[in-house]
Amino acid sequence: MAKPSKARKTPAKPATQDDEDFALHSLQTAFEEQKSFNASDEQMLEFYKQMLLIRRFEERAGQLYGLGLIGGFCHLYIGQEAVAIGLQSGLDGDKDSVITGYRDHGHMLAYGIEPKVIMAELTGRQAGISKGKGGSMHMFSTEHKFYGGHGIVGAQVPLGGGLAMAHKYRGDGGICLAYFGDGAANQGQVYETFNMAALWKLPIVFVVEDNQYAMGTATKRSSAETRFYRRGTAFRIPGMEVNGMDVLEVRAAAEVAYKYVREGNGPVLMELNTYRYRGHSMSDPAKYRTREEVQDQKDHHDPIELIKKALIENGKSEDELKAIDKAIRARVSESADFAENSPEPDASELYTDVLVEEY
Ligand SMILES: Cc1ncc(C[n+]2csc(CCOP(=O)(O)OP(=O)(O)O)c2C)c(N)n1
Ligand SMILES: [Mg+2]
Repeated sequence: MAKPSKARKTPAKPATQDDEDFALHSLQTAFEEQKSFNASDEQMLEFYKQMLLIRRFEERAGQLYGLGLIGGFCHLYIGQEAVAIGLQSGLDGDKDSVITGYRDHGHMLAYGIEPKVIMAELTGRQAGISKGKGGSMHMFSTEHKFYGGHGIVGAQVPLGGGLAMAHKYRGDGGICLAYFGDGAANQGQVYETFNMAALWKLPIVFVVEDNQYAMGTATKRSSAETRFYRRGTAFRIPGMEVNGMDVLEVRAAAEVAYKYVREGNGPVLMELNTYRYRGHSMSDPAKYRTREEVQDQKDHHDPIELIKKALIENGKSEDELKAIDKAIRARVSESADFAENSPEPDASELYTDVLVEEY
């Protein structure tokens, strides 16, 4: 099978100010000028730690699932770490909101939410962030302005439009980051949202996480146009095409997109090209791709290895990085112990959190 890298795509058409469609590719042009975020050593190390936390957390979640400790579905984010970290590191956690689908553990960790309350949610415990009643796919934290965790493919996109409308209506200066997959990108509700968001100039960044597959279907088998960043054109939403395996590139693109949205210009559509290493969910026979294809991504495009290489070039030692990994593994183990040993919710919790108010 051909390598799924989007490097083979033709680059965005060069634009000039005289071009009447300039606005639609001006962001890509600005981003192309500086494609790598100028991170300090400290920021780079932080990106490394955050991505590694997601990776180790997800590996552990996979093990707990195997042991039968996690009920229902469980979709791991391994391979896609640079997307959530690159994008969310540029947000203002006090103002901005995030919404995503069911592959949501990494986005919660990227927002600085404690691993142990996420792990306890996976195991369905009272101490979980949604009191053990949401599980892997339906976690939520209004405190962190993280609005889920949605199991219905694409449903989070119009909800994200609503969050952006609330930001604008309240004038709170926040923007909404609404993630969805390449498969979800073919849904009608996505385009209805694009239309309203562009018409009302809502402060929203639409993010297509193109991990090359929707369950077992490769994008090229399901999508007439696989350059997802172009799909906002009919609504005059500027698009950006980003390598989602390079955290510094993701953050550089985020800077350009967020500035545009914060200035009141309306939505941006970002296509983040990435790859999921594991199956779609924990029950995926993986018959639709070769082992070699997955191995090639791990060997040549791994987002954590990429930043690790940059850190070593900048003078960090292998030993220092190993010690960080050890500390992260210990933190994840602690959260797994907590998730295994804390109590399940009381049966009376079945009747709470059903309605916002009593009627
Ligand atoms: C409305 C709806 N249709 C079908 C499904 C079953 N389903 C769950 S995930 C999925 C594939 C979505 O793929 P993509 O949007 O690329 O996201 P990814 O899983 O790759 O992150 C499908 C069809 C669903 N949950 N909701
Ligand atoms: Mg996908």
